Amino acid sequence: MGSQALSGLALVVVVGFVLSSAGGSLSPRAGLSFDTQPTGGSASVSIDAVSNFGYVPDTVGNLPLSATITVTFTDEDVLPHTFNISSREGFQIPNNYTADQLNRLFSEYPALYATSVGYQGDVSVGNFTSPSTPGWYEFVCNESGHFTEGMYGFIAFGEPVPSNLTPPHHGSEIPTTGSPIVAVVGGLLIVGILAGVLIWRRRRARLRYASNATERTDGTAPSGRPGRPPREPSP
Ligand SMILES: [Cu+2]
Repeated sequence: MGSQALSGLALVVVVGFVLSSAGGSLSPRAGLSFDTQPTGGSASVSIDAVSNFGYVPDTVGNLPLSATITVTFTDEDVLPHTFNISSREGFQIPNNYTADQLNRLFSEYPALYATSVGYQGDVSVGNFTSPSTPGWYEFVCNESGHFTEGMYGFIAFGEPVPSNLTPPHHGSEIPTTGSPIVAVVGGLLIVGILAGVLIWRRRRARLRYASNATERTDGTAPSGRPGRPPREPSP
């Protein structure tokens, strides 16, 4: 009886420990930041290749160190794309790098992770072990010409992506209220409505003025301002 109770207690402790450690290594959504720098465990990242040679998201920071990082790479574009993370820490690849220079870089610094997708809707899932020390790395598409079109981004482990690293943001998404297109269209609409109201009010004032003028020539009492009803004679 006593040993059964003990083993039952041990089971509860073990289950509790497993649950709490699983909670500590919950997969963060790409782009979310950690308050601490977790080590070990696992995390997952979802990245889409989108039209106009972009990644969404194009920066992913604060991933855990020495952890299993699961990557889900999805082709939301009609072209094939790759996702290759350079292992050269803290190095921003010059935008004018040719395909040859990119190949040389990746043979000197083998990719931390490399995968590809071939057609719209194609999904590649894989994983790699993150570095053991904090740092940031650039990822690129090595399909011919895609890098120079701006298809690159940054991934950081144990730290956020430095704020000066800003890949070109591609307008492949449906415009949101924050987009400049929506702002311009909205602005034009408001100007149009205001102009319409102004023209209508002017026209109405002119019509009233004209009708008042006719009243006066008819010999009726002159009114004060145009549009006002004639005043009652004071007693
Ligand atoms: Cu590409």
